Amino acid sequence: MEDYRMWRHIFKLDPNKPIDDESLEKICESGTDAVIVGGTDDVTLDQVLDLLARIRRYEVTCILEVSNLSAVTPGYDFYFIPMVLNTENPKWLIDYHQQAVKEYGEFIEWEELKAEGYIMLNPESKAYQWTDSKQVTDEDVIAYAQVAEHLMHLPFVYMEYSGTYGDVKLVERVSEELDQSLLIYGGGITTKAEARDMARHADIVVVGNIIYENLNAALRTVHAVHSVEKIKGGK
Ligand code: 1GP
Repeated sequence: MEDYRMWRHIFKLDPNKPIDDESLEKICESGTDAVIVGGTDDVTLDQVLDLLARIRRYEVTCILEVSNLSAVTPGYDFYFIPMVLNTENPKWLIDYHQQAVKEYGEFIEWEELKAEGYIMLNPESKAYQWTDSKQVTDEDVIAYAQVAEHLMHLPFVYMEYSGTYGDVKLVERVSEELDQSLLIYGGGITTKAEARDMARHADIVVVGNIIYENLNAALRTVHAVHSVEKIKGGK
C-alpha cells in the first residue's frame, strides 16, 4: 500500500465540476502524489464512478473523500473520512460515521480508510456552512490539533480554508504541535509562491479550485510544493 506519509501534494477534483479528458490527463500525469475526488454536497454515485473510471487510466493514487454515503463505490485506493472537529453538530464528527459502519461494516477494508480531523477555517465557504462549523480562535485551532493527535490518534489534521488563502503563521504553529498526525493544508492556492509558503509548514498541500480556473497555474504548484523542504522535522 502507498506510503501516504511521504505525500506532499494532492489535487482535489470536485465531481460537480466538469473536466475534459485532456485536462484530467494533465492533472493525473502532473507528478502530484494523489488525486482526491471530493465535494461538499450533491455528489452523486454516477459522478464518483465516472471520475474513478477516467482517473484509473493513469497510475496516480486515487482517493475518494466521502461526503455522502449514497455516493461510495469500491475501486478507490483510499477512502478519506472527514471528521469535523469544530462542528456544532455531532453528526459531522461521529454520527454519520457510526451509522455508516452499522450499515456497511462488513464490507469495509479498514486499512483503506483514513480519518481526517477537519478544522473548518473559512466561514464564507460552503463546506464550513454545510457542516455547521463554528468560529474558532488560533488557540482553539492549536487545541483541536492536539486533541486530534494525542486523544484521537488521527492520521491527518486538515486545516480547511476552502476558497480562501489561509494564515501561514497559524499553519506553522499547528505544524509545530504535531509529531504524528500529518498536517494537510487546503484553500485558495493560486500561485507557486502560495503553494511553496504552505508547503514549508504543512506535510501535504491540497490544490482544488484553481484546476478549473487556470489549469497551468494549478499544474505549476506540483513542482513548487515538491521543491521545498518542510521546515519542521519530527515526522
Ligand atoms: C478544498 O482544501 C481544498 O477542500 C482546496 O481548496 O478549492 O480553495 O483550492 P481550494
